[in-house]
Amino acid sequence: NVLVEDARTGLDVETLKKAILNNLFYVQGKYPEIATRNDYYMALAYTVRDRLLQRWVASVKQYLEGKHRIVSYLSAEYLLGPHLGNNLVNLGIYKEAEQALHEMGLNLDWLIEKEIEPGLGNGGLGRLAACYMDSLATLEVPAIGYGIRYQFGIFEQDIRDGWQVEDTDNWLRRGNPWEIARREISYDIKLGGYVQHYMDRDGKFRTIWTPDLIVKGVAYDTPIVGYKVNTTNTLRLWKSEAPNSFDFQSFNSGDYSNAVNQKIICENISKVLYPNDETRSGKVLRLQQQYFFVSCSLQDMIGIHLRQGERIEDFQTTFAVQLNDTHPAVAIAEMMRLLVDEYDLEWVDAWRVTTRTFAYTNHTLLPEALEKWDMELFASVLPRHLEIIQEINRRFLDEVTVRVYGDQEKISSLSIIGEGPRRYIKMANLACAGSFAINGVAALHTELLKQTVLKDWYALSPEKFSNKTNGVTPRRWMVLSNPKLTELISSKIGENWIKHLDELKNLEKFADDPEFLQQWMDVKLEMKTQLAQRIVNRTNIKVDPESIFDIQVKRIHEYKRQHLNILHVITLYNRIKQNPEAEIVPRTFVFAGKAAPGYKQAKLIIKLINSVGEIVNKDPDVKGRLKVVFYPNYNVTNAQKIYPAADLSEQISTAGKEASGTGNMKLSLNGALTIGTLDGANVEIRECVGEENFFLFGLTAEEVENTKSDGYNPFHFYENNPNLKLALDQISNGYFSHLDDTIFKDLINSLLYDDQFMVLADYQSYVDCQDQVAEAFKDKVKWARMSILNVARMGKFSSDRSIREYCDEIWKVKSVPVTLNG
Ligand code: 26M
Repeated sequence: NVLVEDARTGLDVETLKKAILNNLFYVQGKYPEIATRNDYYMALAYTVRDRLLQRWVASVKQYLEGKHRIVSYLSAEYLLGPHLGNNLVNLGIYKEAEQALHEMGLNLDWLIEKEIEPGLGNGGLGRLAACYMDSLATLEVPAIGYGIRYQFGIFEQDIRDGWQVEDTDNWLRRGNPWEIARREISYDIKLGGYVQHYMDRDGKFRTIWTPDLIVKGVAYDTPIVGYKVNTTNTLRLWKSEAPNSFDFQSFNSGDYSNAVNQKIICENISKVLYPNDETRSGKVLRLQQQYFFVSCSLQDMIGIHLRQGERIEDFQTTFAVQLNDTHPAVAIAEMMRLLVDEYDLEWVDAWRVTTRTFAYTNHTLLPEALEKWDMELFASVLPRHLEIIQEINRRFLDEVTVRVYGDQEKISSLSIIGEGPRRYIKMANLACAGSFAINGVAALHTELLKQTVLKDWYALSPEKFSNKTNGVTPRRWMVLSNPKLTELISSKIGENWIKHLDELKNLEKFADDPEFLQQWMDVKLEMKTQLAQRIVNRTNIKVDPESIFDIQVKRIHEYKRQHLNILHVITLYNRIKQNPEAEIVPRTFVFAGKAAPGYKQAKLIIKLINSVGEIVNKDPDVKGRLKVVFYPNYNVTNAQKIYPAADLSEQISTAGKEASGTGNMKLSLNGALTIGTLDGANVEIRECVGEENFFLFGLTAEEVENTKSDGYNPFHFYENNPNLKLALDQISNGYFSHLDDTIFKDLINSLLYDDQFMVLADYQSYVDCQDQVAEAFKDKVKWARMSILNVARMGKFSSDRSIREYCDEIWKVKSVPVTLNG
């Protein structure tokens, strides 16, 4: 009611209307007749923000009053996606906002589409951090996420002539109503220079680090509200700037252009997100970014801890710090530096605090993706940290040598410093040595970690290891992205499942209800029709909503095997060419995903998908039964539109290579059935949904390793499988590339003579499995029944379950409900 509810806190339709008009006037300086859609977006965003602020302030107050352990999530990436819709869902006012705007002659969807998403991550790892922030708030757990406020997020992808071209992501160009700059919260960060040691008058050893550059980190805070709770946590991202004193110094010495240069160097540190690729090591700026955000974050946490009146030695009672992969692992050395050099702790006392504070999550088994820093490069950026790492390593190896009976191989595998033509720092080893807990992100991944890359660490400290299977937030990935399915589910089992995803189980008893089956199929068809419209708008390709929507959306990588998928497309196409009357169940193949700009083979795969699409889509013999779509610029915004329309989810990585996958969970929760290998979380998805509802193919991780050690010869599969041979020959002969037989040479050669990722070995098994998919899809009702059972059994894959496990088993933190006073 307008009279009693404040215009900045009220949640009813009338108050929202009033507040939107008020913000339109006082924030945008506009009145309705001249307001643009963006003006209305901003007015609505500020209306939502006002309501967040009330809960945010209450949460911070509550945390500071009591003694609670706070989770600190350190991540170089947060792939948040657009805030507006999500905040409306979590505040429980989506319907009310829709109604308010409707009464003002506006449409909420239009405004939601105005938001430019913050793409501050590459893919799975960054999106996981965003889902975890949602679940921490929803579970009412005190938490801070720390990261970098990149001015440019992941590049935007466009497709020209079938090739990927990159453009910068200037996501802040229209301002950001979701953050608050906290100029008063800033820290000076040293970089480069040299270190001196001396003994002071009291006979104590002292260390002075004289940097050659100081940058300032300024906090930018974004509120993260939980679903239908008051808890609103903080995502604190650091922006780099020149310290205030800087221009001053240079101005006084009259060196104006040097002052400007120094300012630019400082600002560069948080300028751009690095896309994952092989050339990322050896980048000084990347190491500077990692250290910059880690040091700001640790100084911030220590400040919070000490202001609570606590002793520095008890730091771990205030914070549990999670390292999201090794990107923030330099935190272990920085914590030691702060404790020993700045707070005068003895080494052993500092080490005790450090090793009770940090826990480390590994996200990849790919050896080329494990972070290593050349020692000279490291010393040039962090001279003091190199000394500290050497000291950590010396003490650690001293201890280890006894335990492994001097086994040199084990010692060098556990060493934080690698030897070779050049010495280097192994960040995973630093993370393991300095953490009290180490986890993988799916059951299979954790087992493989223990047996392969972290084998010697597991032998040394098995008690540190555990599995925490990934999960995704049902708020963004179901309620927000698929409101029709959400409503249908809730009409049968109520709304509790949104916070207790296991309750989806209750859908099972409706799997044979004809009316429910029909409604289920209607929703899917409607979502497919909507996606078909977007596809035609974006790519000019017309697709049939009645066809199987066969979807592979994720970063483009050889281990994810988008090229295996395209070999299947070519195989179906060839069946039609060989017999135009052949029975083919109509399919729409949707691909989307970015290739790292420096990753040649991945870019070639994109070109191949588009080339095959060009031929298949226009061939009259196909009669529209097959369509191949590459949907450009895959990001959170586009993902939300694609998942709800999927019939079939492609999770076809080489077994043992995909740590977990999370797109597999999102697609399945939206009713898609999975075709997949026994890789990552697929294994657990299949266990949950039942093998009869999962299309399994391919070698197991163990078989992959055995095949390789027995001397795998991909050429053998090429020679002995006529359909495979034809498909590969067509690609190399230029059948799909206007007779240009040079374009795909590198791709074909790598498949024929190396095939690291076993594409040819798994080809026939994949095609056979796809034939079973087509057969199953012919019975629409049976398919719908499988789809319902599949969703009903996916409750495990909520990020709420993952976060509960982290809280109980690693962080030992409890929830702290937040109350609003007044
Ligand atoms: C390496 C070389 C070339 C291109 C990319 C890489 C590369 C691969 C993996 C770099 C980093 C990688 O790991 C980080 C990552 O994003 N891992 C993903 O984390 C998700 C969340 O846990 C998992 O679901 C994914 O399976 C995993 O790949």
